Amino acid sequence: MSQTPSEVPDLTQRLPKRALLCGVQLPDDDEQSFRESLGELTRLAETLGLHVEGQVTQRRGSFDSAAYLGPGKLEELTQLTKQVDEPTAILIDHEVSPSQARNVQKATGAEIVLDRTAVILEIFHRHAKSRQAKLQVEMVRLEYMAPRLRETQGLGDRVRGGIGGKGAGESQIELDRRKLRDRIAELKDEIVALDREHKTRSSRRQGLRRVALCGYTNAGKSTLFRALTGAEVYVADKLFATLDTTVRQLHPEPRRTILLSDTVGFIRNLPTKLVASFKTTLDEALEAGLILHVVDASDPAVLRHIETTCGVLAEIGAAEVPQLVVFNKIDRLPDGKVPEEWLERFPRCVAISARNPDDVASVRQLIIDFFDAELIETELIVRYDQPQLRAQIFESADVLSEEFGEHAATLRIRADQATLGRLAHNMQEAESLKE
Ligand SMILES: Nc1nc2c(ncn2[C@@H]2O[C@H](COP(=O)(O)OP(=O)(O)OP(=O)(O)O)[C@@H](O)[C@H]2O)c(=O)[nH]1
Ligand SMILES: [Mg+2]
Repeated sequence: MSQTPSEVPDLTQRLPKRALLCGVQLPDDDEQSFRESLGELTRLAETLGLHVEGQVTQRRGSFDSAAYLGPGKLEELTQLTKQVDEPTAILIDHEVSPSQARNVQKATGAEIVLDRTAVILEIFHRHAKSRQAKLQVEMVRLEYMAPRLRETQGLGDRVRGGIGGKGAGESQIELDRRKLRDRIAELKDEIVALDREHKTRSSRRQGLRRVALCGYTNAGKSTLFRALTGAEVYVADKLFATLDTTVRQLHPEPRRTILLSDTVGFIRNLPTKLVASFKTTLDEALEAGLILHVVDASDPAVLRHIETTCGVLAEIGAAEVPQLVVFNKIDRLPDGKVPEEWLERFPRCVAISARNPDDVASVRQLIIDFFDAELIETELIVRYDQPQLRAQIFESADVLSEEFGEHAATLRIRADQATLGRLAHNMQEAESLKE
């Protein structure tokens, strides 16, 4: 029995050093977005340690049903593969069917063919650290691999643990698929159990002021998180460096605690199943009072990145959470400024460099101001025989003044709506207990 969550091997050992890219530009894709997507695929490849040697692109009304590219372009890709003269991976910039991938492999003689989904899944697989992230990625990977079992050479042997071997019959494949289904069911159970734990933990944090850092991969979320909290989270110039959510207090601490969370980044055409499986991790965003939407202002595709992030946030139901758009990396802009029109377009935004301590301090202040603006000022009358209630008020609200009457004190306080609701409820309960 395997102790690791994975029975499907990672591709790491079998991945060659060289890669060729191919992409079909569909009628809906404008030229720029098509180029950007291929540029991203190059960065994804580099994150996997692959060196991109060239690419073949084609405009088409739809993908070729047999081999994604049309016959002429497929031949071009085959010639290019031969020229590389070393084991080569072919990366397809879309999700394709198992048979399309197999046909590309057969025609070109490439070592391995991966579509965009497989590339992203492989990166997630390598970067997952916590148990939760590992389980989430593993489940999506197995679901992705199941229909490809027969097609992915070598994988079948590994899953079988050496039994069977080449030419194993249909029944062996059926057996493998059943094993995978069982494993997927097991993983689902484990994930549900972890979700429950997560819910308990996050319900304990209810009422606290919470901020989630969200945004495109490589935008600088972890860098800003580190600067705002002092936590030693991982920062790297690669895609999907962070997969696990980390929660820390704003540091130095304001009068009342504010919790920040660093989260997994997004990318265009993120496999939907992957988003769904990271839903619990992303609940941090859903439960936050404020989302810091971090973007790399020095990336030419910045506006499209904002769109993608907003799309994913809407998908997980976080569209209604107030957002502060943080245009990061302005130190990389020629004059250190973002265009006026961006500032006008996003009413709540700020332009910073996460590497500049003054900028970080101003983001910190914006966060504090945001929560303070939501506070309501009011008066409460607390009798002297209600010491617990008094203690509760001091714990959860800002007490601005206290006047002492004969039987009770009048407290002028400032608190958010939820806290006021809880206090009112407790005061009523205290009254009814007395009656
Ligand atoms: N020049 C410059 N580089 C920055 C700035 N902020 C972050 N970086 C760099 O950008 C790269 C990505 O930063 P991260 O903080 O890891 O980005 P992330 O958004 O957490 O990325 P993922 O976890 O992969 O989604 C790193 O090399 C950082 O050093 C900045 O303000 N200016
Ligand atoms: Mg990160």
